[in-house]
Amino acid sequence: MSAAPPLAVLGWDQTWNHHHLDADPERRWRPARVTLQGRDVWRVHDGDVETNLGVRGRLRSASGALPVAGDWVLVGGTSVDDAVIEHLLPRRSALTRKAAGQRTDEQVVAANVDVVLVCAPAHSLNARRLERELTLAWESGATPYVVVTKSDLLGDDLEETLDEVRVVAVGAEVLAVSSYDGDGLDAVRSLLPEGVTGAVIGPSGAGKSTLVNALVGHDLLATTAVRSDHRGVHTTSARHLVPLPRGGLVLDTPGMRELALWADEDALDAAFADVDDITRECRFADCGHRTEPGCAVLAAVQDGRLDEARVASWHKLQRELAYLARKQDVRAQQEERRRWARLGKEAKARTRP
Ligand SMILES: Nc1nc2c(ncn2[C@@H]2O[C@H](COP(=O)(O)OP(=O)(O)OP(=O)(O)O)[C@@H](O)[C@H]2O)c(=O)[nH]1
Ligand SMILES: [Mg+2]
Ligand SMILES: [Zn+2]
Repeated sequence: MSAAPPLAVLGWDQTWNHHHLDADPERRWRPARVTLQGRDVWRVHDGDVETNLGVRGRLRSASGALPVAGDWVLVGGTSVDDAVIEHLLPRRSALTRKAAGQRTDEQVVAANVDVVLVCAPAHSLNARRLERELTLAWESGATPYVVVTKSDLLGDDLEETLDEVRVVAVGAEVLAVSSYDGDGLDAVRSLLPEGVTGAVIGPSGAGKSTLVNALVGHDLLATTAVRSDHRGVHTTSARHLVPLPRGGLVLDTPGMRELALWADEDALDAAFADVDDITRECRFADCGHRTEPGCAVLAAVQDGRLDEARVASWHKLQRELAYLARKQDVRAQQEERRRWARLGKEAKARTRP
């Protein structure tokens, strides 16, 4: 059985077909894609209709592997009443961050995203935030793009501003779009042909939902009313996957206030490819790039090739990731100790006369 065409519109392809066969050789369950995730309910699209479903209990006990928007799941049951999510197919990519607060857990924001559109509003560009978001985007396994939104506010300064953003974006292509007058919209659209899933991320008020609406062609999602100071308030509260009329899908996300990294060194190196390249010229292989003699990074800051604030931000994100890795390590050790303690107790209980 091959996937019906409506599923292809949702991004289904041969790889998913194989995963389906692996998990469910008899094909008792049917595939569907999670479009919206509520507290205890998942809205899924099976290519035909969208329904709200719960998950089978055993999915809850499997550690941390509940479906999120963008996931492919297998749905069991024969009627509307007993339909339930039975299985979560393996993720191809995942946009993740550290869970809010003190916890050192990974939180998956969106699954199976091919393209991440990092939205940066023209009226309040923030290089440091952009670096953080790009690191997350590189980590996801998807291809990141920077989309400077509200380009209508820039007028003659547009090109100059884009050049500034390109310095921060390094390996990611930079586009400009105005959802108000439609400038640049086709370029964004061309990143999302049939079968491709994009996610928009960026600060609250960046115009993400307005962009999704412009791509859809009508006001599907709520956006904030225009305020004279151009500042947005949080409007979107859920992640929502939306099929586009001319193919492709786009996932709207709420502006994240707390954007703690969940990434590894490679993602950081990709987001800071310019700095990373220069570190290769440092005299010492273990150079800390702070005070060491022969440090190419310090030299590049001196002669203006690298922005000092960008290097400081690179150090900061590195520290953040190192801290996260240490905390995870401690937690792993604690869990290991608990496991041994438990095994010891069990062994004692068994040998007791
Ligand atoms: N000038 C201008 N304003 C825009 C444009 N796109 C969006 N806006 C305005 O920016 C504000 C915020 O837009 P939203 O789309 O709600 O922003 P958001 O990124 O979805 O915000 P959250 O859902 O809170 O994360 C609204 O007042 C929009 O009208 C644009 O292309 N040009
Ligand atoms: Mg929004
Ligand atoms: Zn160095």
